Amino acid sequence: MERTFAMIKPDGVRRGLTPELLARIARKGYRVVGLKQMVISRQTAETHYSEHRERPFFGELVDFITGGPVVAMALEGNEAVAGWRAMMGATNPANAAPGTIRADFATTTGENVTHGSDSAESAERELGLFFAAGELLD
Ligand code: 3AN
Repeated sequence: MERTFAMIKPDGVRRGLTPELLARIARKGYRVVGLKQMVISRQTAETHYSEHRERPFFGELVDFITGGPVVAMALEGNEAVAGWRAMMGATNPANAAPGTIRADFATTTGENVTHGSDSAESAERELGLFFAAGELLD
């Protein structure tokens, strides 16, 4: 069993996609061990996206991710890190495979509906950033 950090970004929440995305997660069979709607502080956003600090879109990215409520989730299941990334599809929705979340619900890289940790190490770091230990199911 593996845990990953997943997020419905502000565009997804604003568009009312939360129930649809939770349904996909349930159908897939992941166990939702953490779930909260929240507004991310700029400090948390900058830490979360620190690998992109030098990129030209960093300011825009932080403005976007802090610009409205997100749904932060901890998902548990067999190979959940890779599996949730596969469900999301490619970062640029134009390249995302049909049936993936980004192919079905997004048109731009800047607003691509969901986030998922890209490795087990990132998952541990991101879960620690967004959830206190007592907030997650055993
Ligand atoms: P992923 O979300 O698929 O892990 P990353 O980690 O490369 O992709 O990028 C993190 C986020 O940064 C993306 N979800 C997207 O919102 C934003 N982003 C990445 N590349 C670009 C870009 N070229 N232009 C604008 N935003 C970008």
